[in-house]
Amino acid sequence: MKIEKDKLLLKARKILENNWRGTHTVPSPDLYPHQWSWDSAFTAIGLANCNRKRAEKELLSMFEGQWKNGLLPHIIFRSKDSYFPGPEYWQNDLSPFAPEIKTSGIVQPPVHAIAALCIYNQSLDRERTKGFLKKLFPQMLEFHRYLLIERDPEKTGLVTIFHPWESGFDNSIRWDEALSRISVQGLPEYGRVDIKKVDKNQRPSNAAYDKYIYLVELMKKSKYDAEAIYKTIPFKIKDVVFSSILYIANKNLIEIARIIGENDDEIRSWIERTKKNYFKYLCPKKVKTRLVYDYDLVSNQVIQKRTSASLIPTYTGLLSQEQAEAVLAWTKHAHFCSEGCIHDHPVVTSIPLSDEESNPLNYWRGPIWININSMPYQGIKNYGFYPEAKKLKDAIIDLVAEHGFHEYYNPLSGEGLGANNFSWTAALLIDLLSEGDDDSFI
Ligand code: 2M8
Repeated sequence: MKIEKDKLLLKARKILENNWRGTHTVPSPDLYPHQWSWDSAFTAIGLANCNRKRAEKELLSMFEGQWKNGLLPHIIFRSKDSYFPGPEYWQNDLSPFAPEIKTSGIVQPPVHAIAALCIYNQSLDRERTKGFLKKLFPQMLEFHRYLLIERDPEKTGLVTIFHPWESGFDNSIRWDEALSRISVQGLPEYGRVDIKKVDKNQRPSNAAYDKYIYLVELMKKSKYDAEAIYKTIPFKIKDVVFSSILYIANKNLIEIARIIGENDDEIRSWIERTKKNYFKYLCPKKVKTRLVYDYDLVSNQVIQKRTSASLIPTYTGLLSQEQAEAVLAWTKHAHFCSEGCIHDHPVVTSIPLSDEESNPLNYWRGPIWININSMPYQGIKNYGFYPEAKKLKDAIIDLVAEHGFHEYYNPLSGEGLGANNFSWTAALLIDLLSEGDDDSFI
């Protein structure tokens, strides 16, 4: 498809403009009317290319929600607009560390240092941007410290998540087995708002929501204290995407420390820890596919579910060239919806189309997501697979150009699903379209 790059860029910028609320960008005005952590960071990556001041504000405002123990909450509640679970349900004041502002009590992957370095790299006035980095550096460091101490008492350099919402891949098949072991008891009455706004076939099931709410109940009982939660919660997983993103973010934090003249010894020690344990936990020798997976700390098993999560490790550079080739071969197979498909979008789906569990409509259980394409795109490019990377990039752009800026897409038809005018889709598109000469790496 021949796309008009300038028109598409303009549309993407307009979405970010409309979703801007003076201090932050909402993921989508109706379904997600507050500030989400990794959404804000993806948005800042897009804004770094076109509105750096706003990109800086986006990240700085996200850290207004940071807790005194370093936890960066996954939501800051910024308005009275309806969302469930809202601030009155989370009750962040159960924790002595919570800030005044109302937030959730869980985290999301730390994309922020990656975004902050993007802002610096794109800046036309780097001296001034150093001031922004100086402000943000200690806050990002505190957040990473929280993740590497409170969420990793095993000292593996890998992050433990307590809730599927922490992964960002909410109802992914990656969590099915762990959730199936949990029996819900004493659930409070609650009413979902999401399925009033989006077709329920495109959202998680009620049974999944019961478990989500139950897990939050348990965390509230522990007053959101990680040490206490570790002892009681039945959902404890070393998340491959979260840990991979943290590893990259730590590398970027080292670069930021260099730029502003800060000491980076502690960050280097975290990086070494991750390097030492990444394969030990996430891809032990007995895993025949050599793909990198999540590790369930309750069952002490690797979760061998083939999903787009196993593509994210390409982005870390930790894979051997051979492993990266295995990932690439795998993506070309059933996971790119290209050959034999009714349209021409070789884009990564959240789980393989060939998988019997794949559902083309349902959220993280089949559809295509733009963030999960842009990270492997960077990854395979870094491994030197330029034609494949170019093909993926063109496909992502084509998909959005043809079908609009949605939250996710049906991999069989390209049809947009979930929320419309979705911020990270717009932002990551801006980032891809702004990469300079499209054919520069061919
Ligand atoms: C989705 O998650 C929220 C809960 O955090 C929800 O379903 O209500 C996920 O796709 C998550 O990754 C994303 O950050 C959030 C906002 O876009 O929506």
